[in-house]
Amino acid sequence: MSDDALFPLELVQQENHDAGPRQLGPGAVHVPGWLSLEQQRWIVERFGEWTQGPVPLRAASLPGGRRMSVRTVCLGWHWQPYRYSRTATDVNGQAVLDFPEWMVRLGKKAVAAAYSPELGVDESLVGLSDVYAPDAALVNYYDDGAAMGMHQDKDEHSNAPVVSLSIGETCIFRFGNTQTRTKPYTDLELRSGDLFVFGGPSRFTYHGIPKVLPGTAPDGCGLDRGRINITMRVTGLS
Ligand code: MD3
Ligand code: FE
Repeated sequence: MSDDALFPLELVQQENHDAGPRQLGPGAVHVPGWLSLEQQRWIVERFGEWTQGPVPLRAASLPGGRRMSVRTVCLGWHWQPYRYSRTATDVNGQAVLDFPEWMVRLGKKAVAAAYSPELGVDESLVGLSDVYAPDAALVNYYDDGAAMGMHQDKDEHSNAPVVSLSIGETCIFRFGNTQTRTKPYTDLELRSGDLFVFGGPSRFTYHGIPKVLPGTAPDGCGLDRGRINITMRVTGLS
């Protein structure tokens, strides 16, 4: 299927990236430039380690037989369409790497940064960082031409927020609605170092990545080409 079919050209809203942190929908907060270049480089080094195995970076196979263009390595729990497991039964049967302690702390800090009362976030979400304890991360790698169709993240048995961190090339992120895969939606750029937290009423919003903009990775982020996105999740599994 072509990207045109996946993403009809209806741009509803464009965001000013330099305006600072902003709530796009209830519980959906974008914090541009949250990670320093030094933090980005350090995470890219860890990414290099994660891809060494035991489970390699892989493009997941979808039920129709198509393969995703994005390649993923998981921490804590392995994800495949559409469930989590401790071992990568669709790759090589190996157990995935542990979810690192530093990433639990980073996830809490991310939720605290995004869910601040100054941004107009509902009070039910403020303070959530104290109890937020992600146990799975999907680490996506986008190379030239990779994209992700509109979908909901609903394989978790929890409605806790998802924390997203972007490193490398800028992408167009399409933030939709909870009812349909189609418009209305908001298109905005996610750039290297950006944080996005999706919780509360926005947790089950349809979203996707229509495209990555080649050659836009900033100097010093640790990646020359391509884009890494880390999403931390609470699986609700044990
Ligand atoms: C909105 N990843 O891994 S991150 C995914 O950039 C995924 O690789 C994209 O969608 C990426 O499932 C988008 C932004 C994102 C992540 C999770 C969400 C947006 C979300 C969950 C609910 C609503
Ligand atoms: Fe998603």
